[in-house]
Amino acid sequence: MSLRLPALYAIVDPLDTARSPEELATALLAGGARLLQLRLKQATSRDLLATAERIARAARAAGALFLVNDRPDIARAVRADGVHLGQDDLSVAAARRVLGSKGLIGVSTHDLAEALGAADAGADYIGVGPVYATTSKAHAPAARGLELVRAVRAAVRCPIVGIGGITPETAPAVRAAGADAVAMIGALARAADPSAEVRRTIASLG
Ligand code: TZP
Ligand code: MG
Repeated sequence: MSLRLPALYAIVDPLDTARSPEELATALLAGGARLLQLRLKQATSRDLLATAERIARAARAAGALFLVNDRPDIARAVRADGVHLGQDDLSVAAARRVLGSKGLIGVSTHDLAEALGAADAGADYIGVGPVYATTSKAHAPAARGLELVRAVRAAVRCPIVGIGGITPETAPAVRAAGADAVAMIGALARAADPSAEVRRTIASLG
């Protein structure tokens, strides 16, 4: 059976804000987020492991799914639900060997060919974007618009997650274009009250 994702995919990346990842994760969970990804591009493996361990525990207590960006080894070590891979990370097959058959594996894609490749490789869900312009990802490609979401929706069966510049205001349009879930970094990390922003987004998605 295909995976059913919560409508909001909250990514824990404090960017340049003063919040710690743990603080941000706690606030997102308190606001009702039930799908979290830890994305710490600059952390050492040792720090990432410790942070992931604490957030995995909090996510488990809240009944939320928890994935780790980039690192199947860390995901497995903290018993996370899965991993999110970019185009330059381990293959889906290799991540599956690390995580086992029950591990959730998501893959970032930026065009239809990458999305078809990820689906063929057996990804459990496919990230699609950037939908809108973003400053949260280094060397992010140009915005793809809702067109790519529609094209990927028409071409693959697995769940798809829109990402890139999404706000509570634009989230409904991304879902209407065919995304099962919307992923957000900056709109949550930079919010004065991330819990309230999660609540607002979930409410906007009905
Ligand atoms: N992949 C495509 S766009 C993006 C990633 C990781 C960044 C999304 O961050 P934001 O702040 O929600 O635009
Ligand atoms: Mg990556």
